[in-house]
Amino acid sequence: MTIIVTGGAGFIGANYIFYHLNQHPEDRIICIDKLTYAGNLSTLAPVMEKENFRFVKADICDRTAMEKVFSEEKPDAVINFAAESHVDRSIEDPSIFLQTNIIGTSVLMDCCRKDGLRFHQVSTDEVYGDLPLDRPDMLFTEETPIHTSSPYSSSKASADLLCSAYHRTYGLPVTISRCSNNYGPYQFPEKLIPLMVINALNGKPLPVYGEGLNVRDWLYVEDHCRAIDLILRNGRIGEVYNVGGHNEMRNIDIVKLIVKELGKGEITFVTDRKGHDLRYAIDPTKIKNELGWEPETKFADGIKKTISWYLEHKDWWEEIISGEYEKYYERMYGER
Ligand code: NAD
Ligand code: TDX
Repeated sequence: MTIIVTGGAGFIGANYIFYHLNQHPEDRIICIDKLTYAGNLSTLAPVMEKENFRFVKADICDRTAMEKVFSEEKPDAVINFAAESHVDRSIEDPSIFLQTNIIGTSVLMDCCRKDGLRFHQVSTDEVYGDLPLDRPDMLFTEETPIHTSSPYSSSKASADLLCSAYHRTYGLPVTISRCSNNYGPYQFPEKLIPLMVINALNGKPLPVYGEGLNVRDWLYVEDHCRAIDLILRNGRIGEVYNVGGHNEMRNIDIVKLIVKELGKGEITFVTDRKGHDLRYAIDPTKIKNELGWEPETKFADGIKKTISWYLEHKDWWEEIISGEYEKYYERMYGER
């Protein structure tokens, strides 16, 4: 199979490329990535020289560029990871989120339409909005109505709706996965876990929003990659699959765990995120029953592996935090 993977220079996309080429060395992957602030070519160094891998620097919104790659490569399938992915940045300025996450997805599906190519959309549990903190019995199922809170989640939900429309109207063979919070190697330092690890290592305060009581359902990135690969191969066309770890944790508990593991780090409570979703929790029964998927990495092991990775890959994140991220960090946390 020849597969176009968009956003492969980012966190989950890169982990997916490593996973896929390891599991299916007979396949060919073409990674399309615009290399925004979140994309890092050095992340892909381990696969760059492989014969069955090609990197194309391009914007998924650029129709001409997309049509060119599709006609050159004649792919069998597309997995769309490319997105603006950080909620806080979407609160600062939604416009690029609408452009990349909505328009970009429709351009890719237009390229798939002519030949009826298989299209998988990597979506998020955030499209369901949030759940109350005091109702542990409530979980997101695939039937939960879409009810978004942030410009980011609204843009992802809009893309999901377009995917369903392309399936119904044009018969495009589409699937959608909605995953909970991922963690693991190569995650950009603006996200909770790498931010806290790197700040602790650099002697900077660990900025917890509000009282740190918001709950997220954490999944090790490789488990997410395995779920996507299964859906691509065996998922039912036109279906949505929730992917989650049954691993709900309060932010404050995650941060305390990181402090404990590293033996350093000073927690500081800062102004809450606007519209901050209270709790995410996924019911993964459908993907378990239909595709036999279950998370394999326990959080206690995954977080240790992740922290070790950041300790061993200082070069990777030091380069990143000295670039555009420095200005972003100052805007977000500078005066706190
Ligand atoms: P990321 O921000 O780390 O990476 C995004 C990648 O997309 C970067 O390499 C960036 O350069 C690229 N990109 C951005 N705009 C582009 C454009 N217009 N054209 C081409 N490339 C572009 O994101 P991530 O955390 O790896 O998330 C990947 C996908 O998974 C996203 O669609 C996100 O919504 C979804 N998701 C993420 C999580 C999570 O916890 N991180 C959970 C569920 C779903
Ligand atoms: O400095 C911080 N302090 C803090 O308390 C940051 C950056 C975050 N937080 C809190 C906000 C959230 O409750 O930690 C939690 C996790 O925050 P993020 O890492 O920004 O993730 P989240 O907003 O939950 O969204 C993530 O999961 C779903 C990804 O960024 C999305 O791309 C994905 O769709």
